[in-house]
Amino acid sequence: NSMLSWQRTAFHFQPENNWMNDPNGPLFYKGWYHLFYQYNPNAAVWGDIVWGHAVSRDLIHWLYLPLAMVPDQWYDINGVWTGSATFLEDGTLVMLYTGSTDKAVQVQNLAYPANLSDPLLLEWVKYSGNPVLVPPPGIGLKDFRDPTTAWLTPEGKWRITIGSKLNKTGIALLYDTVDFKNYEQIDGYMHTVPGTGMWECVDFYPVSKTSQNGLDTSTNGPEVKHVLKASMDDTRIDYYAIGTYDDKTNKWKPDFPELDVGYGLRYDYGKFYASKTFYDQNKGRRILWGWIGESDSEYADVSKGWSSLQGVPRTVLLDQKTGANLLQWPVEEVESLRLGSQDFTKTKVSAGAIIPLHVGDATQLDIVAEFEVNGDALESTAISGEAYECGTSGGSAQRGALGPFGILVLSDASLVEQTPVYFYIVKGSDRKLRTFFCADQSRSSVASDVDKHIYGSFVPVLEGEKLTMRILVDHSIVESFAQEGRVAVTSRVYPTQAIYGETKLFLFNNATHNDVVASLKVWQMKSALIHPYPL
Ligand code: DQQ
Repeated sequence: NSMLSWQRTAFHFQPENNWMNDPNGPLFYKGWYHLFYQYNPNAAVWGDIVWGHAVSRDLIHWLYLPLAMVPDQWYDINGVWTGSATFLEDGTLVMLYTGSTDKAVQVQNLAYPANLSDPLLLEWVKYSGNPVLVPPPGIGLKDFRDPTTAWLTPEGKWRITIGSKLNKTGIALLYDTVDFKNYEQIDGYMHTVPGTGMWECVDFYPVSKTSQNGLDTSTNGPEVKHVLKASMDDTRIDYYAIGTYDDKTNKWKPDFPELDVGYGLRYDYGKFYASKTFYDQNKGRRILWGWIGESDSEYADVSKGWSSLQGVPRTVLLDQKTGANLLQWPVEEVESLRLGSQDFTKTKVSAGAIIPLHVGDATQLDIVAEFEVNGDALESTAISGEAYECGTSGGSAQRGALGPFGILVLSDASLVEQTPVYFYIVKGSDRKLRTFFCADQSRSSVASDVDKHIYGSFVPVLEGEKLTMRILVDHSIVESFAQEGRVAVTSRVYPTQAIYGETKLFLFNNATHNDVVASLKVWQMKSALIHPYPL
């Protein structure tokens, strides 16, 4: 029974069955969070795309609603594709989305709620003048999709950006509109990056240099940086960069040109794509949604009858300590699922040790952990690695002087199946330490038809900071965050033995010389019991 398959998650959003991909038009309205999503009502593979719809009071407990939009017009008959919501100044709401036409041309369409007094926004009306935008001259008919939320220009017009490509250069087109029906293309592009290919699901938003609040999409000024994100069709990676947006020249420039969109920072170093943020006016924060695909075989997806999750929504803020990256953190509401916790305080994990943590079933957990590394070991170690990368390393089995050390999640008692999440420290020839944060899927399952990459990244660790991680475990997904969210890594894993009551948790330290001291708090997590809205 697909509904009972153990790989189904307990507190992640996923439809009752079939295929899901991108999050669409997230918003908060009259007490409800709304999530729309790319959905195939007919199969567990991509196709026949409609907008699924769900609502929640708290971003965690979701209720399925009837489909919001289906392909029923010539301008979206091949699919109601990705789009974004904009609140107008009078509190009303518009949705712009991409339609794939009867000729498979990508066009932009306008839709709006039929009844603004309905907090559930059940009925959507497609504007009679659709499409409102068609591919401009010089742009491929299939390279024009995923309009953003609009922001206000200094002249009081609304502006959107849409991703595309010119040969192999990824580009962000700009349009101004007053009524969302008629548009004027701005000359040139907001930004272009050669070699990155088609930009899907572009996102563009301000983050504050000084406050801990999220910002409405129209906010601009000296206290603000702007994030530009593109989902790279060629690599299926969401890259972002932090930069400066000039609303006079209509250009955005990265603050660190070597970290431009597509070459520098990723939202997530694991499985995470086609993401979208929105400003949550309810709690004054910006929230990031991301599509987490399966990494088993398509055959397995069809047999289990479903495919894909949405990640636990994350708040996003500029990291004011580094100024050079975002911080992503699971929304605080997920903590409402925490049941009893267990503390493991100042546990010494000697070089080479594996220590079981007796927490009961370990399939639904929230873990926070802190690791203290022996300062003498850091000082005395020899230069240990110039070119370490999680992805090309030997994973948690590769022993270095100062790492790896961390946590084995979704492990069986014999450790035949295990997903290690860990730090690995290397010392360069400049004697400086560099810390990496990795998640190793190579031994996650004895099954052979599943992804076994080792994911991860360098993570900045500032003077005096401890090494900290947070891990959300939910059956077949592991979301790992290092250093308060400077780096995030999402893994999909499909153990066959480490399931239900056989699932265990361990501390490990596979360094050759470096004892570490770990302090952890581990919560069991309730299920969110996602179900249809009783209409
Ligand atoms: N998914 C949608 C497109 C978008 C892509 C189609 C990204 O609009 O570019 O399902 O995953």
